[in-house]
Amino acid sequence: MRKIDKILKSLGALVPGCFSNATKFATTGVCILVATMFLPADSARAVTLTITVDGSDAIFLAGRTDVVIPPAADPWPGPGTRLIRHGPPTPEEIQETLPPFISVTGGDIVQVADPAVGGISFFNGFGAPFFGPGGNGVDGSNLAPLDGISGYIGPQGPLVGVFLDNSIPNSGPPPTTLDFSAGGMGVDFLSLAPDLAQIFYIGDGVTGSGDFQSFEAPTGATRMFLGIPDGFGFVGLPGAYDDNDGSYRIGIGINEAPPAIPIPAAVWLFGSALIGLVGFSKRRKTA
Ligand SMILES: [Ca+2]
Ligand SMILES: [Ca+2]
Repeated sequence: MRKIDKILKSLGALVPGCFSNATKFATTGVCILVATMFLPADSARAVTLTITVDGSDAIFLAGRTDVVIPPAADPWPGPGTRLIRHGPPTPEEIQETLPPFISVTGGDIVQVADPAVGGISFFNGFGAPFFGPGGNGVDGSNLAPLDGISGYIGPQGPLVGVFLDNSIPNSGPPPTTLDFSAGGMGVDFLSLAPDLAQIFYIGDGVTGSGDFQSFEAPTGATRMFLGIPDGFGFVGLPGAYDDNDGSYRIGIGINEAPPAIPIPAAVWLFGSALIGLVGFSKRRKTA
């Protein structure tokens, strides 16, 4: 059931005769006033954040505050929780890092807000070529899950995300791996609703025709992590982060489109806010 329907239905119990359903709600000022008073406090939360993603931000380590990352000169002990590293030292000798996250609530709509600035070098040696959030544009990455985090299938080395609740994803089974390859769903989707712990492609956040893509936080989500999926040849066990120098900054918007619903002072403004919310709900359903 749509959120607005739930709100209006619950209000119907409070104010009999005011609301029967979302499309037939009464328009008297008192009903709208009461409706607005009962709107969820978080319905207007909207924010844009600037995030820096380093080449070392291993998406497979999302939320893994339980893991001790070994010094760059040592291999990860195994088997079990480990990222694969190059045998000989890399010129960079970069140590993997826990990916950054933003706080979210289930139902939040996340979109890329600004183009990225900077780039990441996936391969041995410092400097160019640097790749932005679209990765190196070549399909064929297929990386295995790590503990409770899913695998990744799709283009090589893009910006990816994963939603988590407050728990540490240190045990399996992981959720199903989403397939963003050309033979799967591809990368031109308009909206996506991943499950918890399911890695999803973000890329530059825009479809081929220029539409901003939407990512909906699943029920229970409290955090959305941003990082890089890497491995030798971008396939197999996750790893090969120890030559990933560089970083990029990218703007991430939460519930930024459509604009936030204001908190009005007069009854007639309450009415506008409610009608705006109904419109927003319809757009989301058809997105
Ligand atoms: Ca690499
Ligand atoms: Ca490099």
